[in-house]
Amino acid sequence: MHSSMIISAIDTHTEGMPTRVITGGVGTIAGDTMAARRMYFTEHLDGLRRLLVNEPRGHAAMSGAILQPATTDDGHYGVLFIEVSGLLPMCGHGTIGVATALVEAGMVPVTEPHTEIRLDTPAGRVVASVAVSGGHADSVTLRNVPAYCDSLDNKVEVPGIGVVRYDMAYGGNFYAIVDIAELGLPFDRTRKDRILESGLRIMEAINEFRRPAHLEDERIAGCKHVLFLAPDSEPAHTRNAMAIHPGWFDRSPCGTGTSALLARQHARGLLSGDQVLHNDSFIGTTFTARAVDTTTVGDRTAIVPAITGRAWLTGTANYLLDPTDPFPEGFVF
Ligand code: PYC
Repeated sequence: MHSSMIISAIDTHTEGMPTRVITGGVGTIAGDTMAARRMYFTEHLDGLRRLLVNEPRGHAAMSGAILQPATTDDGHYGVLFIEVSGLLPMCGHGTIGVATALVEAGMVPVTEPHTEIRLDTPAGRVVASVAVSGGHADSVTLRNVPAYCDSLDNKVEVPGIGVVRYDMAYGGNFYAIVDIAELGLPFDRTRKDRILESGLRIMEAINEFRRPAHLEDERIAGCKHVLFLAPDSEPAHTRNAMAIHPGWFDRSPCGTGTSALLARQHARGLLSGDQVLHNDSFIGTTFTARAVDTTTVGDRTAIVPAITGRAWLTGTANYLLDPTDPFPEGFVF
């Protein structure tokens, strides 16, 4: 066996969406905080992300999480979220995959019926409460970073589409929330190519016209996610198709997207207090969400979302790189 590296992983999926949890082989990335490590990784180590998510080891909708030593005294682990689009500040489905893997591999002290795992992420502290029975991680409730509504009823001129109305909300990433019916498109997977193309055009126009930026951390900026709401969505039960840069759909309901949507439902007065939101993905899987606290981000009222979902282990692997491999960073097809 000839390899210049061995990266060990536990592969999982969260309500349909993969998370490749990298458990060893990367070493400690430079930086005192996970936000600093995200910047360092992007600048100096991005080839490793590409190797892990691109073909032939990954695919066009691949996603993962690199475990790191915690950067806080009471954290269990630090996490960097990797995707085909780059490194996210935070990822909800990824956190649920990480927490499930940590429990089932015995990488944290496991207690039943609940195991609490404190994770340092580039967007801030998140806490996963894992429901455990007989050593099995049954579900994960993740207390996310504060989510807030940036703006309602924005309008943007989108080439090839016309004027699009959207709400902008933050839940660990920025989300443009669009009623799909207003574009004249059906909420239908057989029309996914058209929906995706519209999503990519909308995010490009938004980033040109009014690029969102986090009120307290300018390193978190830009819109790479468009959440299309199905026409039959109700205040407490939504269905969404999540179009993501550079061209794929979240298979899960999207944890940070569900957090942003919950903040938007609160800002619109569609939900209040700790009322539960059921948010279904484009493939029909569900996260539930509720606000467990209120706080502020900059001058905005924010909620602290708790998102519940399930993940399953799908494999373990050691990823290798043969020095003669012509695609040391994989490739995009
Ligand atoms: O679950 O937060 C999430 C997420 C972000 C991008 C894909 N999934």
